[in-house]
Amino acid sequence: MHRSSKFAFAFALCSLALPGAASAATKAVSAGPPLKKPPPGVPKDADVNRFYPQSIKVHAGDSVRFTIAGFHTINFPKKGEGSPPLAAPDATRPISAVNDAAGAPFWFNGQGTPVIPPIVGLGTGSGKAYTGAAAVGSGLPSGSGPPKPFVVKFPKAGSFTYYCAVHPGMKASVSVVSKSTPVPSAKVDAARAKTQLDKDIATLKKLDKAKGPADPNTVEAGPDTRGPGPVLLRFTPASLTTKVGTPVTLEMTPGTTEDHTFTFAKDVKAAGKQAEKTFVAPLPGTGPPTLAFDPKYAFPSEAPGTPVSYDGSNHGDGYLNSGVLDGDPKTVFPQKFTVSFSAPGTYSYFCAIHPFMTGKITAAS
Ligand SMILES: [Cu+2]
Repeated sequence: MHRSSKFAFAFALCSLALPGAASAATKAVSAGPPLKKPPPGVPKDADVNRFYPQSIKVHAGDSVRFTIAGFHTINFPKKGEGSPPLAAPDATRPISAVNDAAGAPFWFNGQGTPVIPPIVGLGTGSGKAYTGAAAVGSGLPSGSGPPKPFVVKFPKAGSFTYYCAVHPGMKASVSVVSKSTPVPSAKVDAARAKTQLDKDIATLKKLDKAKGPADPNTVEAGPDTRGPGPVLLRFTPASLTTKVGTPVTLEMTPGTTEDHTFTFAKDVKAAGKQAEKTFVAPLPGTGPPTLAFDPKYAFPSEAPGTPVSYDGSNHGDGYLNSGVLDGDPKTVFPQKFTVSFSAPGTYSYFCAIHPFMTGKITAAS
């Protein structure tokens, strides 16, 4: 999966233009900002985890065409269910023989492989009808180039919430009404999307100037909006100085829709390239492919509950990983990772999900 190109500002990918005449019974929604490039004053590492417009009203029998502008999914769950999990441990597929560079097995051998459910990973294909009786999903963007639009038909009236399974909290709704009930025009929908976008752009500009955490020994992934919407794919501060032995907290912005890791390596560029190749990959021997997270990046490198100390040579090659963190206390992923440094030096880390995100910490004696 070539993810990093889609994780960063994905503006190049989409437009809200409707195919065909204005009377066409297909409305447009964009997953991610409907822009061709970042507007002036918006940094390149910005993105918005939001659907444009957030809510849309259509007639029974109409369709919605989702343009996927970023690394997002469209998931309509079975009625009564919420967002499918991005990944769940599969106990029938225990992790085995994942060793560190020194040849020692990582603690997570024996745990279930973090498998991406088929409704999230592969989806159901475009053009399906949705009534709530069964789930439909776009699948994860894969391959190179912009993802294909995802079309859903709505034959029956109802009110439906849908989700991006990648970004916790990224959700929106489709209201399907009878043919005799008026619905807003595509133009009105587009204007609503534009209002949302203008607001999000203003927020991104503000976030770009925000200072990091008040605590001098804390690094934040972000800053992000504390909820669905604008995010900055960076670490703040990108460079932190501390003392040997002082615990440093590496944390998510509370409530963020993002997932990140803090992954230490000697050569963060090379390690980032490796992570990009394997973070999400099909399990060998599965067809249709079962996608899973690489346990080396998904799990913390140290067993939960163990105090974490780093000297640049951990695991034989300087590897140390927080595992996947998010901002949602309801998921299995933690929100922070604490590490102290046992030897003076400058240490680099990256995000295994967004390998272009890097930072460093200098520990002085
Ligand atoms: Cu998303």
